[in-house]
Amino acid sequence: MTKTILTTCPYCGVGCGVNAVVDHSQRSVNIQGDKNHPANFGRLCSKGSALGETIGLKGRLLEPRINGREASWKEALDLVANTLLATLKQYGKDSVAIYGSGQLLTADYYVANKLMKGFIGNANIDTNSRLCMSSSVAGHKRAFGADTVPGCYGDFELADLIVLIGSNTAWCHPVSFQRIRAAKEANPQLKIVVIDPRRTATCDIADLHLPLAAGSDTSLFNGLLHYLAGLGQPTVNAEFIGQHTEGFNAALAAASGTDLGQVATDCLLDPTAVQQFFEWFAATDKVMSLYSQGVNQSTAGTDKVNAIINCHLATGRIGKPGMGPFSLTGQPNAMGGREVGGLAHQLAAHMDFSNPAEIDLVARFWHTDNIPSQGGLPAVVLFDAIYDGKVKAVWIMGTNPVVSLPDANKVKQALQRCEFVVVSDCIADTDTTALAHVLLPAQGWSEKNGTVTNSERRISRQRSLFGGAGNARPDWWIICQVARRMGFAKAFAFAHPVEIFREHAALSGFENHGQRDFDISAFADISLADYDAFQPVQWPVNAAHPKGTARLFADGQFFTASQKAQFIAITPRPPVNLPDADYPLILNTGRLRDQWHTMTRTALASKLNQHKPEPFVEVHPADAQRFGLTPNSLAVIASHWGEMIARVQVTDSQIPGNVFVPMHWTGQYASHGRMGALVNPVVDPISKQPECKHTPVRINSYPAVWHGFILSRQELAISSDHYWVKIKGDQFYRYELAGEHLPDSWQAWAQTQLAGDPQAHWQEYQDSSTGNYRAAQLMDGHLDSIVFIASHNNLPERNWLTTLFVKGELSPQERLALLTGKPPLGVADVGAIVCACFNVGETTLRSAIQTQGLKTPQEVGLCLKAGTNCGSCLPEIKALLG
Ligand SMILES: Nc1nc2c(c(=O)[nH]1)N[C@H]1C(S)=C(S)[C@@H](COP(=O)(O)OP(=O)(O)OC[C@H]3O[C@@H](n4cnc5c(=O)[nH]c(N)nc54)[C@H](O)[C@@H]3O)O[C@H]1N2
Ligand SMILES: Nc1nc2c(c(=O)[nH]1)N[C@H]1C(S)=C(S)[C@@H](COP(=O)(O)OP(=O)(O)OC[C@H]3O[C@@H](n4cnc5c(=O)[nH]c(N)nc54)[C@H](O)[C@@H]3O)O[C@H]1N2
Ligand code: SF4
Ligand SMILES: [Mo]
Repeated sequence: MTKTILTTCPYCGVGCGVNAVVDHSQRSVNIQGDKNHPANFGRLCSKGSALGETIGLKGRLLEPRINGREASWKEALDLVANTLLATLKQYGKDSVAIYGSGQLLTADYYVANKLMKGFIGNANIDTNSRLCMSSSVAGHKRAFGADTVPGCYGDFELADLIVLIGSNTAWCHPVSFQRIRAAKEANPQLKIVVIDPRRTATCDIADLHLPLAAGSDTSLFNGLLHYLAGLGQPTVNAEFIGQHTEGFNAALAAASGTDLGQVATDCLLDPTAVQQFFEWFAATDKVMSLYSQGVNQSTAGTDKVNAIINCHLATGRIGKPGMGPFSLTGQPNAMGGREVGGLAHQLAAHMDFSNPAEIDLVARFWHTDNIPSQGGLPAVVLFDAIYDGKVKAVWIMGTNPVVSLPDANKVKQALQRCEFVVVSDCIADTDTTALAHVLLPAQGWSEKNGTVTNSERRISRQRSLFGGAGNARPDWWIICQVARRMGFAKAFAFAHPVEIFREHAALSGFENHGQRDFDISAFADISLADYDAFQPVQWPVNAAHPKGTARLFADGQFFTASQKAQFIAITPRPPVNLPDADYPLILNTGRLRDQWHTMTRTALASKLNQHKPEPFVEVHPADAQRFGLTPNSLAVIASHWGEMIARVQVTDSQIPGNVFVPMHWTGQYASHGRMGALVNPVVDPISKQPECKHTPVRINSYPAVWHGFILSRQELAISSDHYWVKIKGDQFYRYELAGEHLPDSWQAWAQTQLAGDPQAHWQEYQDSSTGNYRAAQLMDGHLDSIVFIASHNNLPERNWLTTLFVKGELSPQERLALLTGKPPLGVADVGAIVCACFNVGETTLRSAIQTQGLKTPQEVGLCLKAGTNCGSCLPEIKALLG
């Protein structure tokens, strides 16, 4: 018996609706896009499509644990509550902290914030959104007086120019990207400009790519403002500026002199390309500026946001169909976190510590007199305070800071020094759970129940597909249980997320006479039945807008004291730490198509591990030559803060002087892949968001004397005195290996690594003169494991070998071919996987393109199905066609 349940994808801020066909007897689910959900209309990307592969119980945290041993909920909750109380008593209010996440549901987030700010009475609750959205929040507040995203996804289809700034939309917001691609196909007038130092997959649909110098966006947008002003009316909308804004002249004065030549110099761009962008922007009324981490994660992040918004205000292009600045949010509930005031300087319901009347309002609503008078410590400073012993107890929920915070080795030390570390997670072994005194098992996606809000302010339901797993509990329940034990029973008497949602909705409308943007008071009395039947809707949702609101600011009224939008005068400044003789390169970090952050869930899906199976560093050919790096070799990348090892990819998609590494690898999956260790902890002075995209580093080749790989049906306990990377495949684990020292005997080494079964049949090949060693272990004719070692890294492709694990008994030809690593004659190797949905590899694609004369992605799709499901690989297919 199956049951269809509508829910929402737990990954990115696009917030796609998911149609889950659940088989309770098997604890399995078939995932499809929800055709009626306005965020995706049935589309899903590779990550959303693979959700069914991530819900198994293996590796889950299913019981509370205290210092490594299993404990009952009662014991764990009592310990957490009593230790927090004792710490507060002994060391004072500021000695405890919560570090939360944009992956908590709104109900979880609301009670965590209420507990800390309203009842424990300090504001030391911050979230990973500090690393993600806080520059956008700060920029919105400065310009609009509130953290408002003015537009909606429907504007993508109405725009005539879409500018993507610091956003690899193709990989990070793939369904929005598909939507923009479709809009471009339907409207050939629609132009796309991509502004990113890297040439990314997003450039696949770009009419113009501006590979600007890292960190130089403010100069570019100041230049644009200056250019627009030079054209005068009607490009500049004097009426809008006069009636609805303030500060135009000062902003213009700050931008004066930023002519094309200056922009080209500051941004290291071709002036004609800059001019082209400026001309398109000036000539197109319906312009959308979409931006993400290339803008936010910068010491000039807030200024970048305002420099972009300035250009929209100058032209009056805001609040109307098809135009406006639009921050693409990262996490599924980044917006919900902002609603409840998850950042340390915010109060609930878009209120703020900077306004005493708002503190008073929230205090009266919560019936507490314990709200502090000022905000708490933002993430980077919070972990410094833990390191320095000022914060003695920390509770981390739904985030993995030992990987994702900058200067991550210091973060690790901070937690090692901390007297009391509590971690709520759904996964047992992460780099952060390893340091916890108390582990609290949280229900994960597919179990938990509540709401999330996406980039376009749309609230959707995540619904439970299964009852809880093991003893895992919803985060809101865990937080309320601790709160009750701390003496706050009345304020945390919630028995169901709908009750929290009602209170959240009521607070948003409390004494709100239109002065606060966030208002969902229409739901203050929502019944459980209506909550269960909840349809996705965009806030504000109130008496005036019972069906929600697609766009704000259509009337030119903003949430500032004067109700006018504010231009901000921007003075461009370079990143804080610049390259020098010791650290001559700029390290940029970001995301891959098929992994989600620290891989705790996406790496469970073998489908998602095939696209980029190893940490890599993208290096421009000139830098590769300069630093003696060869393609496919290993390199050590080091900064003032830490180092990592990654596989070199030489590519002219980088600009010289810049290198890029993926942010995803952790100590669970790689020996030296945790890039956070290198990242400088400097922050934006206003938003306190760290500069994750810009750290000076040096790069050297890793002095490996041997290279190898193991494919094994079983997970292995690989020894850690050398380089290793582990990923899960379909019925196998893949280990990439290299080392600086040779073992005494490869044979003995292999026996230990593989923990060989005495029953196994061995094939072996060794050539000690060349350092080659190859061995395979077979059980009952099935491949069990295989090892390849060489003194160089030119080892056979892994793809054909990996396909042998899903097979039954190997054929005699296959057994003969095994140790050559190459398929027997007549059997094709698929090559590196390009299409994760249908497992189509590069070699297959190349040969079909050649032999069948395929010309378009559509023809490739008809022939091989590749690219026809989520479409995330279309840029790569197009590149192969090219
Ligand atoms: N597949 C996948 N999708 C995701 C996520 C994931 O982990 N995996 N995470 C989600 C989350 S939480 C977030 S926040 C979003 C992030 O989404 P994005 O912001 O699109 O992703 P990033 O790869 O972090 O960075 C975007 C681009 O910024 C560029 N950049 C670096 N420096 C500069 C600069 O100075 N100026 C400009 N203009 N660009 C610069 C980088 O080269 C990079 O291509 O993705 C969300 N979606
Ligand atoms: N250098 C560099 N650093 C970065 C970035 C970058 O681009 N470059 N990006 C930054 C950004 S934008 C972000 S958003 C962060 C992301 O960084 P993190 O938040 O650290 O990454 P995640 O892997 O998403 O961590 C989520 C954790 O919560 C757990 N989890 C999942 N669901 C639940 C749940 O329902 N309840 C609980 N309690 N736990 C759950 C997961 O297993 C996982 O351990 O990284 C930031 N760090
Ligand atoms: S674009 Fe992909 S990851 Fe983002 S919400 Fe949709 S399916 Fe999930
Ligand atoms: Mo993010």
